[in-house]
Amino acid sequence: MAYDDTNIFARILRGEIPAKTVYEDEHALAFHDINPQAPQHILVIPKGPYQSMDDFTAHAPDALIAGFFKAVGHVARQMGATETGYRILANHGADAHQEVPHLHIHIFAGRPLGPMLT
Ligand code: DGP
Repeated sequence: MAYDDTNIFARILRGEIPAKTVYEDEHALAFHDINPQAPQHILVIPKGPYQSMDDFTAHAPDALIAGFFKAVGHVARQMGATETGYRILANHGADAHQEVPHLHIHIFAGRPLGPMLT
């Protein structure tokens, strides 16, 4: 399936709709989730037309993959949660309820998160 450049995160990347940005570099943009599931709930997205973790890791240049995951680590540190703990999560496809077809890593922090959901 081709990348749909009308998805909401593509529109945020193009600056067409606002987001509460917390970090940006050449590889990634990070912003508050509109429907937070924890006291801190940040989304990190790559700058490029990648639908999911599968698409990204199969097709993105190595420099972008490295830069993106470095940005995820940077944002987690910026959230101040490295001592208390945080969770990162990426949903891929229908079984995982991926709603937005642009790769996004969720970072949850700010409270005990309980056991992993399945
Ligand atoms: P997922 O199920 O992994 O595809 O999660 C999509 C997340 O995106 C969900 O937690 C809500 C968030 N979201 C959806 N629309 C918007 C939006 O317009 N702005 C922001 N900041 N977040 C959004």
